Amino acid sequence: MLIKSAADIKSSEITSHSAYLNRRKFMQNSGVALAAMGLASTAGALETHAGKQPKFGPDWLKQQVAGATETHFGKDEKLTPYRDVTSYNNFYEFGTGKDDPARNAGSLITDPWSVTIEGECEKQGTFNLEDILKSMPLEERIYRLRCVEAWSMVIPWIGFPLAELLKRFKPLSTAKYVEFTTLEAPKQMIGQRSRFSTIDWPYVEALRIDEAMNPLTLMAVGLYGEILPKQNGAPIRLVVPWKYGFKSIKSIVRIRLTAKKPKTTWEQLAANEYGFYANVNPKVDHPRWTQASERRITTGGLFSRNRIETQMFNGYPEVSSLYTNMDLRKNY
Ligand SMILES: Nc1nc2c(c(=O)[nH]1)N[C@H]1C(S)=C(S)[C@@H](COP(=O)(O)O)O[C@H]1N2
Ligand SMILES: [Mo]
Repeated sequence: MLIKSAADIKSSEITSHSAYLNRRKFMQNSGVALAAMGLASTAGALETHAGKQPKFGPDWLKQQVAGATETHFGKDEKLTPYRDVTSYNNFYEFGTGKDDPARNAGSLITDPWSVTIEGECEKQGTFNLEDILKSMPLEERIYRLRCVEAWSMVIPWIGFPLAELLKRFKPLSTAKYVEFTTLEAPKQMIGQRSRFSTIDWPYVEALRIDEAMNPLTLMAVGLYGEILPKQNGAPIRLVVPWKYGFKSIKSIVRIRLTAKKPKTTWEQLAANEYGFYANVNPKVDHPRWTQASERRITTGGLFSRNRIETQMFNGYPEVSSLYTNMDLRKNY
């Protein structure tokens, strides 16, 4: 067993995120020793990211994110480097190029932030982010993110199960779907000002209520131990790891429980290409390309063309019971 101690790490390697990676490796390799010492393994964020949080964003959120608990999710995965996670993005509100969000999202105002929760639930209203996160335990979960464009990443998110939030609002039996809406603010979002945009803003996504309540479905407020960078959907976004990335809607301002199936942005744009379910499925190709394999963006940066086989439900078979008796070819 090779244990790389902090002393072995060359100072040139110690940028915040390589330190995070090295610390993870260290934690993994020395897991037995830590267990023997009776130490709880915490997210590791605190040690490696103290003071490395973005300049924007409230202190209470940074502190809460840094204190997230580590979980078993994705422990054996090789993480996509922070630089790639935060510079190769899809966030059309800030442009359609992969590097546009990182360049343009600085104008997004994320604090104060409020989220409206309404529709088929007993409790409703508009709440400050701080009130939503109050007494909400945060966890770190390493999930695969598979974009419908056939590239993928492995990202250490910080967040909480969406189910924990929805339960507090007491969904009625009439609530069959959950609809999410991104901020609409053309003054802050250059992509919403574009006359060439074919998207009817704001961006809307939705899940069936049982998908929303599934324990894998996460509301993320951070990644790599930090609060979410703006290009990744600050201050709060959805992460549904067994579905194509476009379901994981960013910068959410409204959550509505509905009786009827909501019309989602991508379905409206091209229903034959982007279905409501959008479950990752290597057997159902996109009309214009194969979904059988994907380019995994791992260490080595964007130019390491790492082709791997795509897994059913992106490798989360525990969700298959949500779709028994459903033809996933028709319900793509
Ligand atoms: N509001 C909004 N949410 C969005 C998008 C978007 O354009 N606007 N793009 C989606 C797509 S296609 C993907 S693959 C993921 C990318 O998330 P990431 O940039 O954090 O990797 O965000 C999703 N959420
Ligand atoms: Mo995507």
